[in-house]
Amino acid sequence: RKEVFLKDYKLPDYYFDTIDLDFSLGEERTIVSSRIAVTPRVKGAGSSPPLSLDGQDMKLISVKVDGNELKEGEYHLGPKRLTLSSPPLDSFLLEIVTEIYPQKNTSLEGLYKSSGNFCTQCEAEGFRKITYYQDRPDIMARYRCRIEADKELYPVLLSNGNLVEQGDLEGGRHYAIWDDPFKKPCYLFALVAGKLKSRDDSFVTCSGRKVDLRIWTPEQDVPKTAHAMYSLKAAMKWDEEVFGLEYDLDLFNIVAVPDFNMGAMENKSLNIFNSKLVLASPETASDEDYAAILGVIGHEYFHNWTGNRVTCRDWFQLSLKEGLTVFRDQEFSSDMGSRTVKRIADVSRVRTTQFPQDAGPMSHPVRPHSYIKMDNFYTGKTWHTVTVYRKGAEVVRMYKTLLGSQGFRMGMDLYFKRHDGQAVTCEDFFAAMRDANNTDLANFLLWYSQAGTPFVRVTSNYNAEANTFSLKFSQEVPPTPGQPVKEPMFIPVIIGLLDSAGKDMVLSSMYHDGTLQSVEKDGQPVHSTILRFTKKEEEFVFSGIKDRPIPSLLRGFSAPVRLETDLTDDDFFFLLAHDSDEFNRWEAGQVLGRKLMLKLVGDFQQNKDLVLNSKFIGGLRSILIDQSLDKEFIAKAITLPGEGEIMDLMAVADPDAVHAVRTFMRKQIARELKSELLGVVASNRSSEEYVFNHPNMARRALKNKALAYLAGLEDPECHELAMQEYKSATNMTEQFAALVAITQTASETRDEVLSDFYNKWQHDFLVVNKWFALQAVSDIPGNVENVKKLLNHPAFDLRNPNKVYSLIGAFCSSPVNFHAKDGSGYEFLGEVVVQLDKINPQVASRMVSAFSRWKRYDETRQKLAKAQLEMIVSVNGLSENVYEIASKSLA
Ligand code: BAL
Ligand code: ZN
Repeated sequence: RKEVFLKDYKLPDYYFDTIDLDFSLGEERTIVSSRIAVTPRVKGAGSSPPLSLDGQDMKLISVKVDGNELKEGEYHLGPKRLTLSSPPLDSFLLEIVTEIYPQKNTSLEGLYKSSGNFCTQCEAEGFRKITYYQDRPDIMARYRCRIEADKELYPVLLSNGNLVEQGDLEGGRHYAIWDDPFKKPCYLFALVAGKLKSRDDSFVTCSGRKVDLRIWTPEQDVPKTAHAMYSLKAAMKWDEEVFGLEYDLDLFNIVAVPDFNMGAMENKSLNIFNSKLVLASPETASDEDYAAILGVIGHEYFHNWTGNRVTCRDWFQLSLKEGLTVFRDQEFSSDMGSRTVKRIADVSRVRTTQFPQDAGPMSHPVRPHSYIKMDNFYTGKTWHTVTVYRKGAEVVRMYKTLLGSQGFRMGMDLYFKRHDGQAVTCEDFFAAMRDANNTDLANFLLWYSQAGTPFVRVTSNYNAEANTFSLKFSQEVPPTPGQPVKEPMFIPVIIGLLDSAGKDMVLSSMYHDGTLQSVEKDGQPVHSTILRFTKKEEEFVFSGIKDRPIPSLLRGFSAPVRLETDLTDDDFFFLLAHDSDEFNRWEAGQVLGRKLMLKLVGDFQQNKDLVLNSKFIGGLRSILIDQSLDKEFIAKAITLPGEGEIMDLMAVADPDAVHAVRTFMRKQIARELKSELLGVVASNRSSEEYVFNHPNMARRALKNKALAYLAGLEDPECHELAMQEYKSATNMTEQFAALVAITQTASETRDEVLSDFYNKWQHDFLVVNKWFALQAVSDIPGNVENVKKLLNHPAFDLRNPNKVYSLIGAFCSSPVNFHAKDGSGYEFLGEVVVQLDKINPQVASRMVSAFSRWKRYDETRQKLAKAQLEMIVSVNGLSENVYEIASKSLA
């Protein structure tokens, strides 16, 4: 298995200027003919270097150079490569004909069939399953694509760009020709052929151009595309307003397919989406689904500039487009809803998925140094790799924090001015930000090359005589695989100082590096400032501070670091009650929750009685009843840190203890706050029609959170309440929340309600997936047996990624059952991974990642998990995808 290294990057020897593709789609086989205009990078040299083309799982029919068919010997054909040993010294025409078998393609990369329709997925390296090509992003060509197929079976024929010709052919066939005027790498190529109908709409761009918008699905699903269309139009408008970026063609197509490895794909003007991220109706999709659709439709649309117009030089630069585009979709969703709540959700995700990855064997920098299989660096479910996307987005956010909104926009403008139409690197983005602002960003680039989450420690000291308040910072980046020693990072720390009334103090100057500096902005004192923390240890001393302040540190999570301070519990209670930075208000509650949970875990392990601090409950009560707060913020603020987050902070993760403690705390909180929680449920019911907007979502989120607490009490009154909510719900958000509440503990009605839900929704595969996930994640002891049964349920299919993520992925995120001490959870996953790898290596490797942190557990569990990993790596014919994750986990 070959490892690829960033340091080995070389310019291609040949460029491809244009490619004409011809697909003759058939039921048994598809014939792909390509005509490529090739130009050597160095023209007229004495001899020409070989031209190596990637290609696999296909039959080569013919190769021609300038019209002359090559004979065996004039080229070399291997299992993954076609090599022309001595191509012409000057530009030439390369023609290749291949035969491929989309019907048999269960890997869902390249050209494959989903529910009877043809579709493609080429990123990262799927184009090589379509035809022989230089499958690398720095080969940018202009594409023309002719598609021919049976007209009745495949009435709709789509590809990138503009439709230039279509017509009927003999034998009931028809064709369409698409031309894309923008040069692109092959990973952005797309083709769809099928029986589809569209929702049509249009958008008039800022320069007055009308763009046709079409969202394609099977006919019966068209009514469920209204929210996706709303999201697309909102995204197009937002990108114009915030970044001045206008759409560049007259047509934008989205196609929803049920079988898709990723969430969606940004192919030029023909986005292909996992149905889950397009289809929604109030009855079948939850608020979470609606929000995800908004974010992902935005994300893929925003790629048109950040990814397509300016793309990556090589796959190591993936974060150049993904980190940036995640940042852009986060900002879009923030502007469309609540900024604080969105930030809380995004930070939680970084903490619960990226931090653990950064601390484990799969730790890698935002720009990895090497890979075996690039697919392993894409975002996925739960514990899958999130560094390139999520930490990458935090890195982009730090540029904005350091440069300000205007400075960041100037950097973006310069980036497009310099690089439109190019395939570039993370340094190019950095240079645009730096040069546009004429500033020194010091060692900021280390965020791309150094792996690991920095630990930042802060101690504070108030000097009443001098009226100064000092903050001493130190940082340490832990060793990670291949990087034993680290340099200090450039960490922007946004801070404010609260006075005894809880108000932000006015900040005007501070001592740093022995000199007095102004922290004023535009000549005005400020209430919050950014400390540029760049060394191993550094002190910042604020002057003119008349009383001991409570510092609010790392506001808005201004850098992706783990923070430890000398603040007391009382300080955190104060911040929870008063901080003007809402994110840090939430964070103060989380810090208290984490400390308390860790203490109780210790008590549990020593068989001591568990007692919940009444001050903590008091803090939650005052948040819960505070009418001035946003309801979704309240829902987040009364949510305890997750079990994974707590295990992550322990020397040896103990899933049973953490689960017992969290369950105890939830019950205790529900008992003590029962009347307030009942009040919340009662006052947040609504008989109005479902609307997707922040106030309505916030109301539902708070009501559902209160119901979940109450149902955990296992008392008849609360159980009855949950049943009533389940029966009376008119939308999926409330119905599903009630179902989750009812089924969280074993009860007589649990099975009845589960089958009632299935019977009601069995015709809707997306709702059935929720039903799978709900059961898979259950902490009812011995649940692995139930999950095994569900594998044989008629609605389950190992070939469909969404079903795998819903059942197997959800099971692996259940700490008690996946980590069952008898090894039954590990054994189950081991067997499934081996089976799944033969069908779809990308999905199998996402599942095997659940093992990657096995060394965090006790010896018994370590032995059991290790045995499964060893079994997996010893399997004959194991994919590179699974091998990379399993072998790195074992290392
Ligand atoms: N480029 C792969 C899917 C996405 O991140 O948009
Ligand atoms: Zn993306």
